[in-house]
Amino acid sequence: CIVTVDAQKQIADIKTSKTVLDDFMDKRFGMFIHFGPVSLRGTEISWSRNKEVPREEYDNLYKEFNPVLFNADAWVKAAKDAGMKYLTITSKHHDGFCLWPTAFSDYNIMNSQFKRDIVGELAKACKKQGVAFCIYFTVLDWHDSDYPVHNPYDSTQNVIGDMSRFEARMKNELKEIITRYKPYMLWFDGNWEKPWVQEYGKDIYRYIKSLDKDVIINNRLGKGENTAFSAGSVGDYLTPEQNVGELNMKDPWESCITICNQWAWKPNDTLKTLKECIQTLVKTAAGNGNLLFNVGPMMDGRMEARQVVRLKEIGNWLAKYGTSIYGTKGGPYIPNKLYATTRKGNRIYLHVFEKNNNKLALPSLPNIKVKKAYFMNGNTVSFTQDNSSGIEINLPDVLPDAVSNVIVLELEKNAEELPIVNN
Ligand code: FHN
Repeated sequence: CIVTVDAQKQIADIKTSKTVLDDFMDKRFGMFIHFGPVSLRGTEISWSRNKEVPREEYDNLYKEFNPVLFNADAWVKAAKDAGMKYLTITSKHHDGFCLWPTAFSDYNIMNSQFKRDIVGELAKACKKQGVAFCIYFTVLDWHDSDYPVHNPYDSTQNVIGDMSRFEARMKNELKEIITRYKPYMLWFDGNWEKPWVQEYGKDIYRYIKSLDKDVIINNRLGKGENTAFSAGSVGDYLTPEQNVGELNMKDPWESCITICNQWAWKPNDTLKTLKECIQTLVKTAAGNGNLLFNVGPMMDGRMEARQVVRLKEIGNWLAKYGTSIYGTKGGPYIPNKLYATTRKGNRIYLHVFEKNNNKLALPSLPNIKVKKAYFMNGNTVSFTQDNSSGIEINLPDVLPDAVSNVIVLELEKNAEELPIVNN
Protein backbone atom coordinates (compact mmCIF):
# COMPACT_ATOMS: atom_id res chain seq x y z
CA CYS A 1 0.00 0.00 0.00
CA ILE A 2 1.37 3.50 -0.79
CA VAL A 3 0.58 6.12 1.79
CA THR A 4 0.37 9.57 0.16
CA VAL A 5 1.69 12.76 1.77
CA ASP A 6 -1.91 13.56 2.65
CA ALA A 7 -2.12 10.30 4.56
CA GLN A 8 0.97 11.22 6.56
CA LYS A 9 -0.55 14.63 7.31
CA GLN A 10 -3.83 12.93 8.18
CA ILE A 11 -2.05 10.84 10.83
CA ALA A 12 -0.89 13.98 12.61
CA ASP A 13 -4.45 15.29 12.43
CA ILE A 14 -6.03 12.13 13.85
CA LYS A 15 -3.65 11.33 16.72
CA THR A 16 -5.31 10.24 19.94
CA SER A 17 -6.16 13.30 22.03
CA LYS A 18 -4.13 14.36 25.09
CA THR A 19 -7.29 14.11 27.19
CA VAL A 20 -7.71 10.43 26.29
CA LEU A 21 -4.02 9.68 26.80
CA ASP A 22 -3.99 11.51 30.15
CA ASP A 23 -6.91 9.33 31.26
CA PHE A 24 -4.90 6.24 30.22
CA MET A 25 -1.79 7.39 32.06
CA ASP A 26 -3.80 8.16 35.22
CA LYS A 27 -4.79 4.45 35.35
CA ARG A 28 -1.14 3.51 35.93
CA PHE A 29 -1.73 -0.27 36.26
CA GLY A 30 -3.20 -2.89 33.93
CA MET A 31 -3.33 -6.65 33.43
CA PHE A 32 -1.77 -8.30 30.38
CA ILE A 33 -3.03 -11.81 29.54
CA HIS A 34 -1.25 -14.17 27.16
CA PHE A 35 -3.54 -17.12 26.48
CA GLY A 36 -4.14 -19.72 23.75
CA PRO A 37 -3.97 -23.42 22.83
CA VAL A 38 -0.22 -23.42 23.62
CA SER A 39 -1.24 -23.53 27.33
CA LEU A 40 -1.78 -27.25 26.66
CA ARG A 41 2.00 -27.59 26.40
CA GLY A 42 3.08 -24.99 28.99
CA THR A 43 5.61 -23.55 26.52
CA GLU A 44 5.95 -19.98 25.27
CA ILE A 45 3.15 -18.71 23.07
CA SER A 46 4.14 -18.67 19.39
CA TRP A 47 7.92 -18.86 20.07
CA SER A 48 7.76 -22.56 21.04
CA ARG A 49 6.20 -23.37 17.63
CA ASN A 50 8.90 -25.03 15.47
CA LYS A 51 11.01 -25.26 18.63
CA GLU A 52 9.90 -27.15 21.75
CA VAL A 53 6.68 -28.01 19.88
CA PRO A 54 6.86 -29.21 16.25
CA ARG A 55 4.81 -26.99 13.93
CA GLU A 56 2.31 -29.72 12.97
CA GLU A 57 1.63 -30.52 16.63
CA TYR A 58 1.47 -26.82 17.63
CA ASP A 59 -0.98 -25.92 14.83
CA ASN A 60 -3.35 -28.73 15.86
CA LEU A 61 -3.44 -27.95 19.58
CA TYR A 62 -6.62 -25.96 19.02
CA LYS A 63 -8.47 -29.22 18.36
CA GLU A 64 -7.75 -30.26 21.99
CA PHE A 65 -8.16 -26.72 23.40
CA ASN A 66 -11.08 -26.70 25.83
CA PRO A 67 -10.54 -24.32 28.82
CA VAL A 68 -13.82 -25.34 30.46
CA LEU A 69 -13.00 -23.53 33.71
CA PHE A 70 -12.57 -20.21 31.90
CA ASN A 71 -14.60 -17.59 33.75
CA ALA A 72 -14.25 -14.06 32.41
CA ASP A 73 -15.71 -12.55 35.57
CA ALA A 74 -13.09 -14.36 37.66
CA TRP A 75 -10.21 -13.11 35.47
CA VAL A 76 -11.52 -9.54 35.61
CA LYS A 77 -12.08 -9.81 39.37
CA ALA A 78 -8.47 -10.94 39.78
CA ALA A 79 -7.36 -7.83 37.88
CA LYS A 80 -9.66 -5.57 39.88
CA ASP A 81 -8.59 -7.12 43.20
CA ALA A 82 -5.01 -6.31 42.19
CA GLY A 83 -5.91 -2.66 41.75
CA MET A 84 -5.59 -2.89 37.98
CA LYS A 85 -7.66 -0.40 35.98
CA TYR A 86 -7.43 -2.02 32.53
CA LEU A 87 -7.01 -5.49 31.01
CA THR A 88 -5.35 -6.47 27.70
CA ILE A 89 -5.97 -9.93 26.13
CA THR A 90 -4.00 -11.50 23.28
CA SER A 91 -6.82 -11.78 20.75
CA LYS A 92 -4.30 -13.08 18.20
CA HIS A 93 -0.62 -13.74 18.93
CA HIS A 94 2.09 -14.56 16.34
CA ASP A 95 0.83 -18.17 16.09
CA GLY A 96 -2.27 -16.76 14.37
CA PHE A 97 -4.91 -18.40 16.57
CA CYS A 98 -7.89 -16.07 17.11
CA LEU A 99 -9.66 -16.05 20.48
CA TRP A 100 -12.76 -14.48 18.93
CA PRO A 101 -15.20 -15.86 16.30
CA THR A 102 -13.76 -14.12 13.26
CA ALA A 103 -15.27 -14.53 9.81
CA PHE A 104 -11.82 -14.06 8.24
CA SER A 105 -9.88 -17.02 9.55
CA ASP A 106 -10.98 -20.59 10.31
CA TYR A 107 -8.12 -20.79 12.81
CA ASN A 108 -10.28 -19.49 15.62
CA ILE A 109 -11.88 -20.41 18.92
CA MET A 110 -15.19 -21.51 17.36
CA ASN A 111 -13.36 -24.37 15.61
CA SER A 112 -11.79 -25.56 18.87
CA GLN A 113 -13.67 -27.72 21.37
CA PHE A 114 -14.45 -24.62 23.43
CA LYS A 115 -16.61 -22.78 20.91
CA ARG A 116 -17.01 -19.62 23.05
CA ASP A 117 -15.98 -16.06 22.32
CA ILE A 118 -13.25 -15.50 24.93
CA VAL A 119 -12.60 -11.92 23.76
CA GLY A 120 -16.31 -11.11 23.85
CA GLU A 121 -16.87 -12.63 27.29
CA LEU A 122 -13.92 -10.65 28.68
CA ALA A 123 -15.23 -7.44 27.08
CA LYS A 124 -18.59 -8.00 28.78
CA ALA A 125 -17.02 -8.81 32.16
CA CYS A 126 -14.78 -5.73 31.99
CA LYS A 127 -17.76 -3.50 31.24
CA LYS A 128 -19.69 -5.04 34.14
CA GLN A 129 -16.81 -4.57 36.60
CA GLY A 130 -15.65 -1.16 35.40
CA VAL A 131 -12.25 -2.28 34.04
CA ALA A 132 -11.15 -0.75 30.72
CA PHE A 133 -11.05 -3.51 28.06
CA CYS A 134 -8.01 -3.60 25.76
CA ILE A 135 -6.93 -5.94 22.97
CA TYR A 136 -3.51 -7.20 21.87
CA PHE A 137 -3.18 -7.89 18.12
CA THR A 138 -0.10 -9.15 16.26
CA VAL A 139 0.91 -7.63 12.90
CA LEU A 140 2.95 -10.74 12.09
CA ASP A 141 1.26 -14.12 11.70
CA TRP A 142 3.43 -17.18 11.15
CA HIS A 143 0.33 -19.32 10.48
CA ASP A 144 -1.21 -17.15 7.75
CA SER A 145 -0.29 -18.30 4.23
CA ASP A 146 -0.33 -14.69 3.00
CA TYR A 147 2.30 -13.62 5.54
CA PRO A 148 5.76 -14.36 4.08
CA VAL A 149 7.49 -15.58 7.28
CA HIS A 150 6.30 -19.01 8.40
CA ASN A 151 9.12 -19.93 10.77
CA PRO A 152 11.24 -17.28 12.52
CA TYR A 153 13.95 -19.90 13.11
CA ASP A 154 14.33 -21.05 9.49
CA SER A 155 14.06 -18.54 6.63
CA THR A 156 14.17 -21.39 4.08
CA GLN A 157 10.54 -21.95 5.07
CA ASN A 158 9.57 -18.39 4.12
CA VAL A 159 7.15 -17.94 1.23
CA ILE A 160 6.35 -15.06 -1.10
CA GLY A 161 3.02 -14.50 0.57
CA ASP A 162 0.72 -11.62 -0.34
CA MET A 163 1.01 -8.68 2.03
CA SER A 164 -1.82 -6.77 0.35
CA ARG A 165 -4.18 -9.64 1.05
CA PHE A 166 -2.68 -10.02 4.52
CA GLU A 167 -3.26 -6.33 5.33
CA ALA A 168 -6.80 -6.46 3.93
CA ARG A 169 -7.58 -9.42 6.19
CA MET A 170 -6.07 -7.54 9.13
CA LYS A 171 -8.37 -4.60 8.46
CA ASN A 172 -11.39 -6.91 8.33
CA GLU A 173 -10.39 -8.55 11.62
CA LEU A 174 -9.70 -5.20 13.28
CA LYS A 175 -13.08 -3.91 12.10
CA GLU A 176 -14.75 -6.92 13.76
CA ILE A 177 -12.78 -6.34 16.97
CA ILE A 178 -13.35 -2.58 17.14
CA THR A 179 -17.02 -2.51 16.18
CA ARG A 180 -17.94 -5.60 18.23
CA TYR A 181 -15.89 -5.12 21.44
CA LYS A 182 -15.13 -1.37 21.46
CA PRO A 183 -11.66 -1.68 23.02
CA TYR A 184 -10.27 1.23 25.08
CA MET A 185 -6.77 0.51 23.75
CA LEU A 186 -5.15 -1.64 21.02
CA TRP A 187 -1.78 -3.21 21.84
CA PHE A 188 0.00 -4.08 18.57
CA ASP A 189 3.04 -6.32 18.45
CA GLY A 190 5.31 -8.10 15.97
CA ASN A 191 6.42 -5.06 13.95
CA TRP A 192 10.10 -6.08 13.77
CA GLU A 193 9.98 -8.52 10.84
CA LYS A 194 10.92 -7.47 7.29
CA PRO A 195 7.50 -7.83 5.60
CA TRP A 196 5.99 -5.20 7.91
CA VAL A 197 6.91 -1.68 6.82
CA GLN A 198 5.95 1.65 8.30
CA GLU A 199 3.50 2.40 5.50
CA TYR A 200 1.30 -0.51 6.63
CA GLY A 201 1.43 0.87 10.15
CA LYS A 202 0.34 4.32 9.03
CA ASP A 203 -2.44 2.88 6.89
CA ILE A 204 -3.73 0.69 9.73
CA TYR A 205 -3.53 3.61 12.21
CA ARG A 206 -5.64 5.77 9.88
CA TYR A 207 -8.06 2.89 9.32
CA ILE A 208 -8.52 2.28 13.06
CA LYS A 209 -9.08 5.97 13.68
CA SER A 210 -11.72 6.00 10.94
CA LEU A 211 -13.61 3.44 13.04
CA ASP A 212 -12.94 4.93 16.49
CA LYS A 213 -11.11 8.25 16.89
CA ASP A 214 -10.48 7.74 20.62
CA VAL A 215 -9.08 4.21 20.78
CA ILE A 216 -5.53 4.37 22.17
CA ILE A 217 -2.85 2.66 20.05
CA ASN A 218 0.62 1.67 21.28
CA ASN A 219 3.78 2.43 19.24
CA ARG A 220 4.27 -1.06 17.77
CA LEU A 221 2.39 -0.35 14.52
CA GLY A 222 5.44 1.46 13.15
CA LYS A 223 9.11 0.53 12.93
CA GLY A 224 11.94 1.58 15.22
CA GLU A 225 12.54 1.36 18.95
CA ASN A 226 9.85 0.47 21.48
CA THR A 227 11.30 2.91 23.99
CA ALA A 228 11.62 6.17 22.03
CA PHE A 229 9.71 7.89 19.26
CA SER A 230 11.56 8.17 15.95
CA ALA A 231 10.79 8.90 12.30
CA GLY A 232 9.64 5.30 11.88
CA SER A 233 7.22 5.37 14.81
CA VAL A 234 3.46 4.96 14.46
CA GLY A 235 1.31 4.99 17.60
CA ASP A 236 0.50 6.95 20.73
CA TYR A 237 2.76 5.66 23.49
CA LEU A 238 6.10 3.93 24.14
CA THR A 239 6.35 0.28 25.18
CA PRO A 240 9.49 -0.76 27.09
CA GLU A 241 9.40 -4.48 27.74
CA GLN A 242 10.46 -6.65 30.70
CA ASN A 243 12.03 -3.66 32.45
CA VAL A 244 10.94 -0.39 34.04
CA GLY A 245 11.23 2.40 31.46
CA GLU A 246 13.44 5.45 31.98
CA LEU A 247 11.83 8.46 33.64
CA ASN A 248 10.09 10.35 30.82
CA MET A 249 7.88 13.34 31.56
CA LYS A 250 7.26 14.12 27.85
CA ASP A 251 6.07 10.94 26.15
CA PRO A 252 3.40 8.55 27.49
CA TRP A 253 4.83 5.10 28.12
CA GLU A 254 3.91 1.72 29.56
CA SER A 255 6.26 -1.08 30.62
CA CYS A 256 4.99 -4.61 29.95
CA ILE A 257 6.43 -7.11 32.41
CA THR A 258 5.59 -10.71 33.36
CA ILE A 259 4.54 -11.72 36.89
CA CYS A 260 6.51 -14.95 36.23
CA ASN A 261 9.19 -15.44 33.56
CA GLN A 262 7.11 -16.67 30.61
CA TRP A 263 4.33 -14.69 28.92
CA ALA A 264 2.10 -17.76 28.48
CA TRP A 265 1.50 -20.20 31.35
CA LYS A 266 4.46 -22.38 32.31
CA PRO A 267 4.25 -25.06 35.03
CA ASN A 268 6.36 -24.14 38.11
CA ASP A 269 7.49 -20.89 36.57
CA THR A 270 9.22 -18.47 38.94
CA LEU A 271 6.71 -16.06 40.46
CA LYS A 272 7.92 -12.58 41.38
CA THR A 273 7.86 -11.74 45.10
CA LEU A 274 5.36 -9.21 46.37
CA LYS A 275 8.26 -6.80 46.99
CA GLU A 276 9.43 -7.16 43.37
CA CYS A 277 5.87 -6.61 42.11
CA ILE A 278 5.18 -3.54 44.20
CA GLN A 279 8.57 -1.92 43.66
CA THR A 280 8.25 -2.53 39.90
CA LEU A 281 4.90 -0.74 39.94
CA VAL A 282 6.22 2.10 42.11
CA LYS A 283 9.33 2.65 39.95
CA THR A 284 7.16 2.66 36.82
CA ALA A 285 4.80 5.28 38.24
CA ALA A 286 7.80 7.22 39.61
CA GLY A 287 9.14 7.31 36.04
CA ASN A 288 5.77 8.74 34.88
CA GLY A 289 4.74 5.47 33.22
CA ASN A 290 2.15 2.70 33.39
CA LEU A 291 2.73 -0.96 34.21
CA LEU A 292 1.05 -3.68 32.11
CA PHE A 293 1.62 -6.73 34.30
CA ASN A 294 1.22 -10.11 32.60
CA VAL A 295 -0.38 -13.36 33.73
CA GLY A 296 -0.66 -16.55 31.66
CA PRO A 297 -3.78 -18.61 32.50
CA MET A 298 -3.64 -22.41 32.58
CA MET A 299 -4.98 -24.80 29.92
CA ASP A 300 -8.24 -25.32 31.86
CA GLY A 301 -8.96 -21.57 31.82
CA ARG A 302 -8.07 -20.77 35.42
CA MET A 303 -5.34 -18.43 36.56
CA GLU A 304 -2.89 -20.15 38.94
CA ALA A 305 -4.08 -19.79 42.54
CA ARG A 306 -0.64 -18.52 43.67
CA GLN A 307 -0.80 -15.78 41.02
CA VAL A 308 -4.32 -14.78 42.10
CA VAL A 309 -3.05 -14.57 45.69
CA ARG A 310 -0.10 -12.40 44.61
CA LEU A 311 -2.43 -10.12 42.66
CA LYS A 312 -4.66 -9.73 45.72
CA GLU A 313 -1.61 -8.89 47.85
CA ILE A 314 -0.70 -6.15 45.36
CA GLY A 315 -4.26 -4.88 45.60
CA ASN A 316 -4.06 -4.85 49.39
CA TRP A 317 -0.95 -2.65 49.20
CA LEU A 318 -2.67 -0.34 46.71
CA ALA A 319 -5.74 -0.16 48.94
CA LYS A 320 -3.46 1.54 51.51
CA TYR A 321 -1.13 3.49 49.22
CA GLY A 322 -2.90 3.79 45.85
CA THR A 323 -3.24 7.58 46.22
CA SER A 324 0.54 7.70 45.73
CA ILE A 325 0.22 5.83 42.39
CA TYR A 326 -3.05 6.49 40.54
CA GLY A 327 -3.35 9.88 38.86
CA THR A 328 0.11 10.99 39.97
CA LYS A 329 3.04 12.25 37.95
CA GLY A 330 6.53 10.81 38.09
CA GLY A 331 9.45 12.66 39.73
CA PRO A 332 10.72 15.11 40.75
CA TYR A 333 13.57 12.77 41.71
CA ILE A 334 14.92 10.10 39.36
CA PRO A 335 14.13 6.62 40.79
CA ASN A 336 17.02 4.71 42.37
CA LYS A 337 17.41 1.57 44.43
CA LEU A 338 16.74 3.32 47.75
CA TYR A 339 13.76 5.50 46.81
CA ALA A 340 11.53 6.91 44.09
CA THR A 341 8.97 9.70 44.06
CA THR A 342 5.56 10.43 42.58
CA ARG A 343 3.67 13.71 43.01
CA LYS A 344 0.22 15.25 42.88
CA GLY A 345 -0.82 18.78 43.80
CA ASN A 346 1.33 20.04 46.68
CA ARG A 347 2.39 16.54 47.74
CA ILE A 348 5.46 14.50 46.90
CA TYR A 349 5.10 10.79 47.69
CA LEU A 350 8.52 9.54 48.75
CA HIS A 351 8.60 5.75 48.22
CA VAL A 352 11.33 4.28 50.44
CA PHE A 353 12.38 0.79 49.32
CA GLU A 354 15.24 0.17 51.72
CA LYS A 355 17.59 2.12 53.96
CA ASN A 356 21.32 2.11 54.57
CA ASN A 357 20.88 3.93 57.89
CA ASN A 358 18.31 6.16 59.60
CA LYS A 359 19.05 9.18 57.38
CA LEU A 360 17.71 9.54 53.85
CA ALA A 361 19.32 12.45 51.98
CA LEU A 362 17.39 14.08 49.11
CA PRO A 363 18.86 16.78 46.86
CA SER A 364 17.33 20.18 47.56
CA LEU A 365 14.17 21.24 45.74
CA PRO A 366 14.49 24.55 43.90
CA ASN A 367 12.79 27.47 45.70
CA ILE A 368 10.21 25.38 47.50
CA LYS A 369 9.84 24.38 51.13
CA VAL A 370 8.59 21.14 52.63
CA LYS A 371 6.00 22.11 55.26
CA LYS A 372 5.59 18.71 56.87
CA ALA A 373 6.33 15.03 56.39
CA TYR A 374 4.58 11.88 57.58
CA PHE A 375 4.21 8.20 56.69
CA MET A 376 1.04 7.56 54.70
CA ASN A 377 -0.15 5.50 57.65
CA GLY A 378 0.11 8.74 59.66
CA ASN A 379 3.32 8.60 61.78
CA THR A 380 5.09 11.96 61.66
CA VAL A 381 8.55 12.09 60.09
CA SER A 382 11.16 14.61 61.20
CA PHE A 383 13.48 16.19 58.64
CA THR A 384 15.85 19.03 58.07
CA GLN A 385 15.94 21.15 54.92
CA ASP A 386 18.64 23.41 53.65
CA ASN A 387 18.85 25.00 50.20
CA SER A 388 22.44 23.87 49.72
CA SER A 389 22.65 20.51 51.49
CA GLY A 390 19.13 19.47 50.61
CA ILE A 391 16.54 17.55 52.62
CA GLU A 392 17.49 14.98 55.25
CA ILE A 393 14.72 12.60 56.30
CA ASN A 394 15.03 10.91 59.69
CA LEU A 395 13.88 7.30 59.30
CA PRO A 396 12.76 5.05 62.17
CA ASP A 397 14.78 1.97 63.08
CA VAL A 398 12.06 -0.21 61.54
CA LEU A 399 10.21 0.97 58.45
CA PRO A 400 6.43 0.46 58.87
CA ASP A 401 5.88 -1.49 55.62
CA ALA A 402 8.00 -4.52 54.79
CA VAL A 403 7.28 -4.20 51.07
CA SER A 404 7.48 -0.50 50.24
CA ASN A 405 7.00 2.62 52.37
CA VAL A 406 5.42 5.94 51.49
CA ILE A 407 6.31 9.21 53.16
CA VAL A 408 4.19 12.23 52.23
CA LEU A 409 6.11 15.49 51.82
CA GLU A 410 3.63 18.36 51.95
CA LEU A 411 5.04 21.36 50.09
CA GLU A 412 4.18 25.02 50.32
CA LYS A 413 3.06 24.96 46.64
CA ASN A 414 2.34 22.72 43.63
CA ALA A 415 4.88 19.89 43.27
CA GLU A 416 3.87 19.04 39.69
CA GLU A 417 5.58 22.10 38.29
CA LEU A 418 8.97 21.16 39.73
CA PRO A 419 11.72 20.28 37.22
CA ILE A 420 13.32 16.84 37.42
CA VAL A 421 16.00 16.93 40.13
CA ASN A 422 19.19 15.01 39.45
CA ASN A 423 20.06 12.88 42.46
O1 FHN B 1 7.03 -11.76 20.74
C1 FHN B 1 6.23 -11.10 21.68
C2 FHN B 1 6.19 -11.83 22.98
O2 FHN B 1 5.72 -13.14 22.79
C3 FHN B 1 5.26 -11.07 23.93
O3 FHN B 1 3.94 -11.04 23.40
C4 FHN B 1 5.80 -9.67 24.13
C5 FHN B 1 4.85 -8.86 24.99
O4 FHN B 1 5.19 -7.52 24.90
N1 FHN B 1 5.94 -9.00 22.84
C6 FHN B 1 6.73 -9.67 21.85
C7 FHN B 1 8.21 -9.61 22.18
O5 FHN B 1 8.61 -8.24 22.17
